[in-house]
Amino acid sequence: MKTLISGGTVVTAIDTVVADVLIDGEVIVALAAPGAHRWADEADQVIDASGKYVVPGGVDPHTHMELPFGGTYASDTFETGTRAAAFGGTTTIVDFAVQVKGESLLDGFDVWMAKAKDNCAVDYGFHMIAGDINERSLSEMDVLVERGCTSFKLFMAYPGVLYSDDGDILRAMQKAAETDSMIMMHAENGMAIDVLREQAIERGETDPVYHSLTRPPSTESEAVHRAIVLAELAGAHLYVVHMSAKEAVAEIAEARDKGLPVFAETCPQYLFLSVEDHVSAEGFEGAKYVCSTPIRKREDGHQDALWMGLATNDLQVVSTDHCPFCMDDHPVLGTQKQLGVGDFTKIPNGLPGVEDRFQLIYHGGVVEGRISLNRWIELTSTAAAKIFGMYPKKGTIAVGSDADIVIFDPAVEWTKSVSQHHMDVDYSPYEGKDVKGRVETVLLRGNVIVNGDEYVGQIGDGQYLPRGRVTVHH
Ligand code: DUC
Ligand code: ZN
Ligand code: ZN
Repeated sequence: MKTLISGGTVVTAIDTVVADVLIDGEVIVALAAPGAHRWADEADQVIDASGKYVVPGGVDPHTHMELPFGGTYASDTFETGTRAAAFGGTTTIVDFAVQVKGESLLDGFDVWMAKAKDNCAVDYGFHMIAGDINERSLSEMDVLVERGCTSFKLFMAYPGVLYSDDGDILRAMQKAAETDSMIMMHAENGMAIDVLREQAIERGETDPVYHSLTRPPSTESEAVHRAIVLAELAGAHLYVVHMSAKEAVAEIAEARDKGLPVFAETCPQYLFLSVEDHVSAEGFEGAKYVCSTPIRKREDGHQDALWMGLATNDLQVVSTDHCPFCMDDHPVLGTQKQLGVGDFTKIPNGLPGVEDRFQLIYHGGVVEGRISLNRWIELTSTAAAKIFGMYPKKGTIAVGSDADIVIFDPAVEWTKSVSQHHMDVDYSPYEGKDVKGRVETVLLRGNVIVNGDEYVGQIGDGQYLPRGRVTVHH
């Protein structure tokens, strides 16, 4: 099956060029100037992309479909969440398999592989959350790397649940250095945060806003600094997830300026939402915006610093940390955010975003003049593919790459709303936001899976994507 995408403006992390793209089967086989060939004669289908951008499918390296958290589960399954991803222009996700205390890494990996198998609309890989570092789990890291799981997430937060102490972290980092795998860090000082939370509850400060206020910026930046020191000691590559504090961005910048292989991401919620406008909303509404790291105060300049970090490459990736929980009871999962009515410490942490990211970063980044068109693609696709061992199969439009392609209409203006999205969650954190630019058509390995408002793929189209070892150094 041959497909020709004609007349569009092909945008990659490097180039912006009007070109025709020829796809044969699952891969891109040629690019040429429009009219300089006879490809239309042999193509089975021709998609006219005149006036549109033709861009690589988004790569979201941080999602949590079906994640068990705080007595419930993230409301998107692999099926609903990956279909929503496709609608939003994301054709690859890397989700997190979980090792719980006392169990083996490999068992956790197998459980998550089984959840995803035959259920995904887009291609998927896994990072492994290592919740219990010991001799056995360290040796299992070798096996996982062989299976294409080449990154391991550790938590400096959540004592008693997923928390690792500095000794465990150093051991895991040494192992990662030995196997050329990546350590991903949830960098917050969980011990200090637990004290602040307990004291807030004792004072009767139980509203959702106190979730943000009991995780002040220094609890993030201190942990980021410590993670960098430990990674340098171990000689490991480090990728800090969901950065939200400007002080933490400064730590990353300093490490990178020293030449250390340190990388970091932020997420749309930290770029668009604030304590003032969202988390401190009336009543229990603020629970919609409870996640960790927390949404921060706009007046303190965190959003501006994050955007600037994205523009200057102090931050390399925008992921989502997609981890949705419903405000009202979910038909299958029951009570979710409302578990925390009267006690913010019981609110399940997380926000939806897998469908929003690609278009939101275009709007806030390109339309509002903060980043270039090419940087938009680098931040939402190319950089994650490179950092996590998927490039050039994923993350670009080039001869030999998978034909994961989004045709994006930069002219469409629309209003974001829960009534428009496909994620299985009953609110949108961006309700009522007017945006410009919309995903029109999505191809996954050469097959059209989204056509305007219609999903035309099939459940199980998405395949497991084994990833390579770390090759990037800066
Ligand atoms: N943060 C969240 O907001 N949700 C899931 C896990 C995490 O670290
Ligand atoms: Zn995290
Ligand atoms: Zn996460």
